[in-house]
Amino acid sequence: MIVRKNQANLSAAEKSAFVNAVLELKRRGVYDEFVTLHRTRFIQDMNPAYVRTGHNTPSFLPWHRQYLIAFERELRTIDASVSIPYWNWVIDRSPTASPWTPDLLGGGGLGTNFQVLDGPFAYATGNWPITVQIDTHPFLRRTLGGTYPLPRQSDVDQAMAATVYDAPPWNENSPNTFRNILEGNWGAFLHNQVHTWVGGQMAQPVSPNDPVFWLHHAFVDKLWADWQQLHPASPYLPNGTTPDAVDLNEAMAPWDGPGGVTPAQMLDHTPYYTYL
Ligand SMILES: [Cu+2]
Repeated sequence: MIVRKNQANLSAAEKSAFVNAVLELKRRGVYDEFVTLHRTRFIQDMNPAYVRTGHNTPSFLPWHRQYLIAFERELRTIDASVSIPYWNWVIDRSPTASPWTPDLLGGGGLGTNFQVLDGPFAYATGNWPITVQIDTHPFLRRTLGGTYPLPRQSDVDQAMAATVYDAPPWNENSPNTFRNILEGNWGAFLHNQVHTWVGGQMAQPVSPNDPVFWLHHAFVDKLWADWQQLHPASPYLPNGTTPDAVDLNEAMAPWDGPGGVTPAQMLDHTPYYTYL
């Protein structure tokens, strides 16, 4: 059974096992395939010629759940003891404490380019060249902090209080729905704000270049699981024929070939992993 743990509680051995598995995927080229997949998805999500599947749309949560499951599977081919840790950014708010330590993700960027200079993902280690890019920086960048703070408990509470999963127009304008509040487009500033707070690649379509992406999205995923438990009578929506969004039983690109992955298959995370 896969158990995802709070990064603040990981032992030194658990931290290094996670880091080493991530670095090995990078060496094998698998990591950058995941970055490319996310970049392609993000760009298509912003293009009206495509049905959105990953961002600003109801399937934001099931899409990222499947994406993390696929990544976690790859990590475990390297080391079967590894799972994706989650970063509770409501509690762990300091830009100088875990996960921003040299034994896990390294710290914030320094200098005019905000280059990350310490930890396993610093450019000078030779292990973390940024090859799937939007800009031309070959190194990991972070501007931890920035103008707005990380989300607070009151922001999370606002999402948790929403009684409807999603609603028309099924995008960034959906009013007062759990998905749109948690994504960060309505009311509180949640998921999107964390990407902005980290900055650098995390604020770009190539955000998985920063391994904190997985820890951030694991916590977003956990909040979805928590919300489902609080609102057992509130189903995934839409469940009918909605042209501009992925319905409950429609497959989500790029997992829309034979045996494709639907939101319905992603509603219960417990066959795949649990949260500690
Ligand atoms: Cu994303």
